[in-house]
Amino acid sequence: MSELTIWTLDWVPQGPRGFVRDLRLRWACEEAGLDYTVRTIPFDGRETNHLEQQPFGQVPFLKDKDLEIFESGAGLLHLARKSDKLMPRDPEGEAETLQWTIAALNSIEMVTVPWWFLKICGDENNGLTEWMGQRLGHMERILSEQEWLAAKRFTVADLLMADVLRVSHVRSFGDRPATEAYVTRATSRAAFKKAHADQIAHFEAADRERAKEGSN
Ligand SMILES: N[C@@H](CCC(=O)N[C@@H](CS)C(=O)NCC(=O)O)C(=O)O
Repeated sequence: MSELTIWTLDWVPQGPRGFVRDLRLRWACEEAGLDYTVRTIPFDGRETNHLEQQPFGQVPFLKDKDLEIFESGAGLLHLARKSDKLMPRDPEGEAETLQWTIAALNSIEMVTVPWWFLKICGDENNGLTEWMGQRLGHMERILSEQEWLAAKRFTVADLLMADVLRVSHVRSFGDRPATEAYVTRATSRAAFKKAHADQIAHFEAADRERAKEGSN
């Protein structure tokens, strides 16, 4: 029995499939060759049915023996401590990985998520558009100069940044060829493909269960 358990929802509608953030943890485990199991909390009642594990009623959260960790970024850094495939062990490489991991969350996702959320709520040209354009412009410049963000090789920082940048609304914002190539490079990795396929299969199996329940 594996010591790592990734917790996610038992089912979600089509829209978020392939993007639910348990994928970040699955992807990291696949990259690092860490065994893990996936367990679920019910989609119905998710706002309050697991507040002891995730205080905002969200997924994912990670269990490692008796340790429980919420926030996908924290989960990724926890996994990165287990494998130098995710984060180099030399001080410089580690510092670079940490800074870009935080940048993905706090300089890019902090803008992109509210931007696309307003967009899908009908506010197409919302007040965050210029700000996001600036941030994505900086990423485009950086990614046109280097293949990966830290330590001259793929790290958990790339996993997170690519996951933030691969959201379809963000991907289709403007013409950013270096960013597009980066997202393609990251998501072409065998570990991403496996994690993605497994998440899709997980929700498809849930569809079948639901259909069976509906027909009984
Ligand atoms: N900052 C959190 C965000 C988690 C998050 O947005 N989770 C989504 C799924 S990807 C969720 O649980 N949505 C359901 C909800 O908010 O009710 C993290 O990175 O773990």
